[in-house]
Amino acid sequence: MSRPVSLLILFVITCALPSRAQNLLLVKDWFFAKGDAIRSKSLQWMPAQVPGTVHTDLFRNKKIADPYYGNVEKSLQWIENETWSYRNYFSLPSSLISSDSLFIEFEGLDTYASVYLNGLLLLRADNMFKNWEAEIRRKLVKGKNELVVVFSPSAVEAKRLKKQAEQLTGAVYPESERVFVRKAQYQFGWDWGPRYVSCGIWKNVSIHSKKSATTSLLPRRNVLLKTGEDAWGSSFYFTENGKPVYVRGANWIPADHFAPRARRLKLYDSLLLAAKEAGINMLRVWGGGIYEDDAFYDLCDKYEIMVWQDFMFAGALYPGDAAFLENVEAEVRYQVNRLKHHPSIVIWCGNNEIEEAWFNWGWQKQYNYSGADSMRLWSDYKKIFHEMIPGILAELDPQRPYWPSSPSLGWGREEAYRKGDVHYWGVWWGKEPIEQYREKTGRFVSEYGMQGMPSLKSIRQFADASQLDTSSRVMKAHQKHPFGWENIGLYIRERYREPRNFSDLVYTSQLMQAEAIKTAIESHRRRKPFNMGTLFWQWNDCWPVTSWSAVDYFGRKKALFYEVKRSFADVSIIPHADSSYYYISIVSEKDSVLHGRLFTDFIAFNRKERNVLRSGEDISVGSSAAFTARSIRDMKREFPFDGCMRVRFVVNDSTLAENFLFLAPPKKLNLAKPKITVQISGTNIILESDVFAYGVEVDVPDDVKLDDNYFHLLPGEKKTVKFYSKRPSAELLKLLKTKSLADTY
Ligand code: BMA
Repeated sequence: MSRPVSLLILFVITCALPSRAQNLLLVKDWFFAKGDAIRSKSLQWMPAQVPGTVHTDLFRNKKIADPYYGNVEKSLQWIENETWSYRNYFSLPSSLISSDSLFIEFEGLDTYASVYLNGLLLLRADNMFKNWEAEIRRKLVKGKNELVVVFSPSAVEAKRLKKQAEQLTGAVYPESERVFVRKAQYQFGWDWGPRYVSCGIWKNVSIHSKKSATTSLLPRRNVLLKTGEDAWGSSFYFTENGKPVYVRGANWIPADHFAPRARRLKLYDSLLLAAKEAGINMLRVWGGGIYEDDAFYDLCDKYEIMVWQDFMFAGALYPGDAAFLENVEAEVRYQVNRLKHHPSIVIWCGNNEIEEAWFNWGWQKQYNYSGADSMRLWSDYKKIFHEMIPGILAELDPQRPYWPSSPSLGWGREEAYRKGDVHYWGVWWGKEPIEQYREKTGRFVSEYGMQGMPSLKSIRQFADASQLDTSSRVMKAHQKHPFGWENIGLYIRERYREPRNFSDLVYTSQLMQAEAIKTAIESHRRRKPFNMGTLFWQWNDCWPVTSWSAVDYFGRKKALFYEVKRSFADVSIIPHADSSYYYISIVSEKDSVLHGRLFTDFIAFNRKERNVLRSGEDISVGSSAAFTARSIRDMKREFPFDGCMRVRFVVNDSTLAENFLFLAPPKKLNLAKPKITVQISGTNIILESDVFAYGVEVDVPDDVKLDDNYFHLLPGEKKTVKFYSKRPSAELLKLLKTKSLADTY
């Protein structure tokens, strides 16, 4: 970003802050108790955190076990059925005493809450996703004021509403009661998260002398969405300042199941820094989570990461009665006004997977909908996503693009790969082989994913030694996909040899996950401009779990993280093969055409030298992928050994991109056991191996940060990994361990 633009942004951000004359932040000295404080005077009060949640408050007061440890989820379900009260005593500062009007603002209440000031009802809240404000001047007393917030159980109310709606309409609503309450949907359990339906004052509370208002006049990024008929079908791509942008990114879920804790633990800082490091230029805030914390958008603005913002609706049908619509309208207005000044946001999207579900998930048959039911449910859908939301956006944020539902078409349909965005889940959900990523590319792939286990260190943080087995109670509790373990086993068996033990399984599952997503990303990138974007599922976790994430809940990076970092580089060289030919594509996101040389080496697995296949040939790379094709038979004639090919794109003597081609899955490679030696010099770890070493993991203590990991080592070539650590080199050298795929045989 050039200097004048950053200064301008700084200036405008300052102008866009809510204009409040005086402000009293009420986030200290809160207490909470089980029960309704208005009805009962004998509650047992305990210290609480605001912003916070009842689960984290109970845990801090040692009333419950750590909700993330072991297998406690079931035993904590009682919490969602209770009423909880929060209480605070405050006095007005002299600066506010003389104000004619005073407002209290809750930036977020989760969810059904009644707020009382000095025993008088101030407001009743029923939506987690909007602020709640009330005038309080006349209700204040001299000296100490008592503020009480009573939360009634959301799940109980939602179940009542579901029953009522189903009786009234005679049709069953797919999914749990979650759709009837405007509350983060993942709290009711997801295929990567537990069911903890929480409550609490989850954002700041303050008293101020003016009603809150945001004046937003920020420069936006000039990003447009281009959709429309083209030679292949219908396009879906973004342009910035008129130039097409190839999107490299991931899907984002809440960074902590107990959302306000994400900020306390500084998870936004670490996760978004990691995203920047990996070369991510877009994150999709997925619709089953939350409209994110300000910290998230501020960091995306800073790192120039584009944000695809879903509205918070996911994979279900939502009610269409007047009260619900009114509630949603207030939420959408609030969030659009709250977020629209962030230049990072480049697209609003109505929901996650509702259109895909409606047309492909078989609800009509499963719930036996009559023609009239279907018409009504679909018309309720259209009221929110085709009328209300775009209507509000046209008024409040007319320039940003709106896309009603992601994806536009289900992955089972052929035209999904020619039109709009697609979530390709044939690999994983459909159990199709990883190679299918090469066929099912699509114009913009906004979801696809493969699970990998979190590192052993992370597993040890939620499971004791007796549980280190995929069939143990704890490992099962921390795998939320119905056939998650089965699929991990399936994909490992398809491509890798059986791991010897649990720790090898962890390692192999990560290599497999990384290999899968690399295959997908490369297949997408080399088909540019047919394909113009790739968002894998998923960047992060909300608790410690086996999932599709690249970075686990504790911030440890899986092999996938490093593979993504390599695959998302601005310049990428991508070899792939069919049965007769191999192809080498080079893609570049650089502005100018690159003139360089392509080098190809052959590396036999059991030898100490490599053989030069081609000594370098000139190649120029512009904005579309450049590629060459060659015969595999010729290559095999020249090199009749077990081995792989390394390709490099070299410009002015520096290697801009490097990659490997294997003609068989890893389990068929006759890898020799390598001897890896390690040296440390300054801030570099230098590794060397006597023979080709596949997928070398460098294991270091948590405080040591590495810029690369899970890479291949070539005989006779030194590999330098930059590291950051305060430890003396000799100590680090002692603690550092390496492992490669052949070590697991
Ligand atoms: C996607 C998402 C999530 C889910 C993921 C993995 O389609 O939208 O609903 O967690 O699949 O199954």
